[in-house]
Amino acid sequence: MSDFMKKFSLEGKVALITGASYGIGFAIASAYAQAGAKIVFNDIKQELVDKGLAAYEEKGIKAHGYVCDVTKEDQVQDMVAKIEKEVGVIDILVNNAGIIKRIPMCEMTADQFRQVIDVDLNAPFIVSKAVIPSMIKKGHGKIINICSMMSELGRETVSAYAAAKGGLKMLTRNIASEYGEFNIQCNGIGPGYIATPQTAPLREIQPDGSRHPFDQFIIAKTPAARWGETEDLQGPAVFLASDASDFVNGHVLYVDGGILAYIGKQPQ
Ligand code: NAP
Ligand code: GCO
Repeated sequence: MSDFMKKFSLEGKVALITGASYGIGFAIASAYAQAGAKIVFNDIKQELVDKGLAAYEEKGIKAHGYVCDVTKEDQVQDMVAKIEKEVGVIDILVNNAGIIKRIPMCEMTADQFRQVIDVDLNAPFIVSKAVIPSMIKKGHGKIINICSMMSELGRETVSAYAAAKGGLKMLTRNIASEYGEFNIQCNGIGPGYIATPQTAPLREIQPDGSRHPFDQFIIAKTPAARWGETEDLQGPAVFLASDASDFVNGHVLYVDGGILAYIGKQPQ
């Protein structure tokens, strides 16, 4: 491998990707493994961690899985201490775990709002806070927060999610500002509309066999005229985790097929 390409390698790095038994986190972790990283992930339930371990195994990846609810600071602190003992100090953190509740704001309870904020915003704070001290000691670190189109745009029924993902964009910038001097880079990835379990309800085939109206809407809003696949996020994620992005800090890289740039296809 040329010296230049070595900049994109993750050889020998320890990467923690939260909530990565499947979906976007799983795809990012799989790419990191191919780039040479040791893969660590968590999920809330042992059965999901086991399912995830089997899925990684199937791809020839020997991952390390931990049961941890990322909203619980004590569980996160314990998990990070275990990882440092059993695998090594975390070089790369991807705050991927997330939930969404699609409820009209005036019908959403304060508790439902708080649940989304807890996972999508408080948890990235908690997990980042747990890994930064060792990154400072080690002299480098990469933190990548999985943001969203809703870090920039609102839409009906996703008030809590948009508030969380907008806050996550600013938390990304703040971590970049506060810890850049320790050679820690914190950036975001803003996926467009990606085909995963989280968006499955938006892509359901209608009783008459037609595509879901939202599915058709996204196709019209995306210059690439398609939903993203989790694989579309792998290259950008490896770049932001690698030495090649050491002077990229506080940036949200939108991987959206051009949605944010496009007014949308005119109705024919
Ligand atoms: P997903 O399929 O719903 O997977 C989310 C993952 O997070 C699951 O493994 C889930 O575990 C885990 N998780 C949820 N709450 C957790 C908690 N408290 N502690 C630990 N793990 C937890 O979602 P996805 O589509 O892959 O999305 C992953 C990330 O990308 C999320 O942050 C999402 O907001 C963001 N995103 C998604 C899209 C998209 O179009 N799909 C676009 C932009 C951004 P369980 O199975 O146990 O719940
Ligand atoms: C929704 C979708 C989006 C995507 C993603 C877009 O209901 O609008 O779930 O929020 O998940 O965040 O970037």
